[in-house]
Amino acid sequence: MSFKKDFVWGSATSSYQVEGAAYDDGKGLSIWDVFCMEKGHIYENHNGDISCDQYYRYKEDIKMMKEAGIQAYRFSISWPRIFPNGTGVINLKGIQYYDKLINELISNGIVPYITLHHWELPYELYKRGGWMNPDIPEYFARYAAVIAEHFSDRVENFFTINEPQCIAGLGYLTGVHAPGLKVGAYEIFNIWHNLLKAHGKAVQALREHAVRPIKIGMAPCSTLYYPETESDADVEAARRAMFHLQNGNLNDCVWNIAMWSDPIIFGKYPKEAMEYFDKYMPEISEDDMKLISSPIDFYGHNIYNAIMIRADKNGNPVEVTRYDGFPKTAIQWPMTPESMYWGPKFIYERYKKPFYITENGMSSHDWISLDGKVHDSSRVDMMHRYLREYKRAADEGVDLSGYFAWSSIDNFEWAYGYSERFGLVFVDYQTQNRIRKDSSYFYQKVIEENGENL
Ligand code: GCO
Repeated sequence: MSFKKDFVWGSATSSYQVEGAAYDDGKGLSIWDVFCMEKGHIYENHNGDISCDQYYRYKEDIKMMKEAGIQAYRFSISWPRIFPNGTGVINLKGIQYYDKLINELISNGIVPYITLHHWELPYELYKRGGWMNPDIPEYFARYAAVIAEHFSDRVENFFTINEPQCIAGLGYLTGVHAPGLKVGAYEIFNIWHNLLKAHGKAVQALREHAVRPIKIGMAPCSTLYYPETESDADVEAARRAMFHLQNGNLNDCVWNIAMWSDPIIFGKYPKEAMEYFDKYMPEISEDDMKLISSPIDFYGHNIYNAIMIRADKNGNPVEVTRYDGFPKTAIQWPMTPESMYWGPKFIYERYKKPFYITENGMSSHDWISLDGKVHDSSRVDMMHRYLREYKRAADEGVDLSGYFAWSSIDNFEWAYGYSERFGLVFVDYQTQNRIRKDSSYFYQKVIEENGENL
């Protein structure tokens, strides 16, 4: 079987992480601008004010993508660049920027994929309650409508929200991401439900305002699991760990995929959500669930790693402890290529939608070698191992639509600032010089051969 002929090989970024131009051309503040201003939140107090300056260097970046054979670019739009106050008056200069970006991509043969929201909530909306404000789904829908009106003539594929899990779990529960709050279960479920409603409203607004049929999905993440062996018991235990809450721990619950995707695909929260968290849940109407489960076209998921599971003698999932010295990336995430087979397989079995990996990659401590090149051999090996597993899923008939490497270019890695490099392209932040890394050449070969060389 292998990868389909029309399989899409892309790479991804997000606006705050690459654009810079944080105060230019009428853009409003986002919660990330403000979060970075306050000392102590980000590694060495870095911020995204300039970042890799893609707002001014998009032509060069697109040229490098083209050279590398990249077929699609998943980027996000900065909500406060379009609506400086979150809602109300549109900033035309913001629209113009994305017009230029999209046109440049298309004229270089690269297909644009838009993410509406990759965490940069307009600060003006945050002041009015942010994701806790009951009107936020409506504001998000207005923003989505404007995006559809302006760009759907040239853009066919849209993601609503990137990793709502991180918004709730890191932005509001542990506070390591903007807006840096630590709220309780009652607020978390309120935010949660609003995020899902905002997604549903955006799906409807996008379709209603698009000038032609478009395709829509989401780009969540979650804790993924894979079985220690291929015995039925281990496989079933891993599947259970993935889609069922094992306890009433709020943090585990936030990262559970069924808690977010069941409402979107099936129109209901998993029953354990009610068993464990009923008293914290907001009022949920049937109309809400209808809205949340507005039909989508594909299922995206960001995959970096997973937890190994074995079944105990009663078939219950038990996490297998990693051995000492288990391989890790620079950011200390485990190397688990198996996640690229079992993740898509389990998700496809349950949700039955065409599947995209919307992000996958790793950080490594790259630098420029004496020969002037960037030899990121660990990333090359990682991509090879992960993509082989992804291919195994394709071979077995999982309906795979594409793969987006994270990331097109080194960028601002949230709380880690510029200390972690995920890019296929190296950025010297002092000069803004770019260099294609070895992994970019490796990926080019994979693309040329549609994965046959893996
Ligand atoms: C995420 C975000 C990206 C990150 C990437 C590496 O998955 O957290 O979508 O913005 O930069 O995943 O951490």
